[in-house]
Amino acid sequence: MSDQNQSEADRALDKENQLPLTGWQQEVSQGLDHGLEAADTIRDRSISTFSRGELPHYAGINTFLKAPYIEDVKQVGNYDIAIVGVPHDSGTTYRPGTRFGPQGIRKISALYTPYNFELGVDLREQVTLCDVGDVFTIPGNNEKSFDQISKGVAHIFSSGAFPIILGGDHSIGFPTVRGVCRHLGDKKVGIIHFDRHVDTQETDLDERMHTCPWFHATNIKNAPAKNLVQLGIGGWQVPRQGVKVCRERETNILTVTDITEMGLDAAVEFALERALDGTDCVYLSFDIDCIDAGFVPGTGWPEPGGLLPREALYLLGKIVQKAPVCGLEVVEVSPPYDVSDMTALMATRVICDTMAHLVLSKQLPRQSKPNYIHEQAQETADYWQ
Ligand SMILES: [Mn+2]
Repeated sequence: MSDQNQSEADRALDKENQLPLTGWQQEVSQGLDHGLEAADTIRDRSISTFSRGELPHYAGINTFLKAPYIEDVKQVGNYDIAIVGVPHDSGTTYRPGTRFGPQGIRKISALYTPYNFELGVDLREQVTLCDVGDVFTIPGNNEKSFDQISKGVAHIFSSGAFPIILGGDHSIGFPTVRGVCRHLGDKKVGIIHFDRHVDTQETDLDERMHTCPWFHATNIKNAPAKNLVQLGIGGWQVPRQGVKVCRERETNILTVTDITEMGLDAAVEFALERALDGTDCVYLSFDIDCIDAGFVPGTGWPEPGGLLPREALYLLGKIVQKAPVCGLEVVEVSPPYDVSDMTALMATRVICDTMAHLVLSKQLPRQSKPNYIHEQAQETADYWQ
C-alpha cells in the first residue's frame, strides 16, 4: 500500500516494526547484572531487584529521561546529545522559581518512554544521550552566572555533543549563545526564538535581566540581529523599549495572528529564510510562555493568547527537520507555580520532539563534527562583554 493511502496511525504501526530492540535488551541485561535478578515470585525475568534503567517510571535517579549521569564532563563528547541544567533565576523580574526548572523538567521526564508513536522514533535505539547535571550558577549575580554558563555551553558545544539546555530564566539566552559563538570561528548562527516577549532591551531594573538576552547576544559578531526570528510575540507584556530595539535592528517578528493567518508551513519557511540568510546554523531558544498561559501556568510571566501546544510543536518539528540546528534551550519553567507538572511536561515534550526530529532529519547521530564547530576558542578582548 502506498504511503498516501495510509493513515498516520497505519504508517506508525509499520514504522514501529522497523525499529530495533537492541538498546532495550542491553539495558535489561545490564540492569540484571548491576541490579541483581528479581525475587523468585517475579515471573517477568527482565525485572531486576534494584530498579535500573527505564522502569518503573516513578523509580530511579532523576536525570533527564533517565539518561546516564556524566560526572566527568570531559567525557561529554562520547555522546550524541548532552542535557545540561542551568538553575538560574536571578534574571527574573516578576515571579521567580525557574532555578527549580531543571529539577522539575527532569522529574516529569521520567514518565516518558524513549519511543514516539507517530514519529516512529525510539531514542534509546537510535541516539546516545547523557545528562551532565547543572552549571554552577551564582545566585544573586547574573554576570558571574553568565560567565559560568558560557564556559559550560562552550565546553559541550565544542565537544561535538548536541547541547540541550534546561533553564533557568531567559537571561541565560545571552550566555548560552555566547558559549556557542565562542567556537564558531568566523561562522554565524541564526537564532529562532519562541516567545510571547521580545526580550531585546539593553537593561531592565538596571541589570541584564531575562528581558534582555537578545540585545546582548546580537551584539556578538557571530549572531547578527537580522537572523533573529521571534515567533509568537504579543500581548500586554512587551516593553516598548524592546520594541524600539527590534525595529532599529530589524529583527524578524511573527505574532500568533501572523502565524495562524499565513499558516504554519509558511511561518516555518519565513523563519528558516530569515534565520539562515548568510548563517551556518540555527540556535533554538524556546520560552515555554510562547504557549497560551492556560497550558503553561508554571512560568514567570504567563500571557494569554499564545500558541497552542500542537501549533508550537508543529513549528518546532518542521524547523528542526529543515535547518542545521546547533543547540536548544527551553527556559522559563517555574515549578513552584506549576500545576500537576504540566508546564515542565510541555518542556519535556519540546525537548523530546526536537531530539526525534534531529534523528529523522539525520542530523543525529553525527557522522562527524559539523564544520561550523571551531576547535579554537574565541578569546578576543570583547568576548566576555
Ligand atoms: Mn517570555
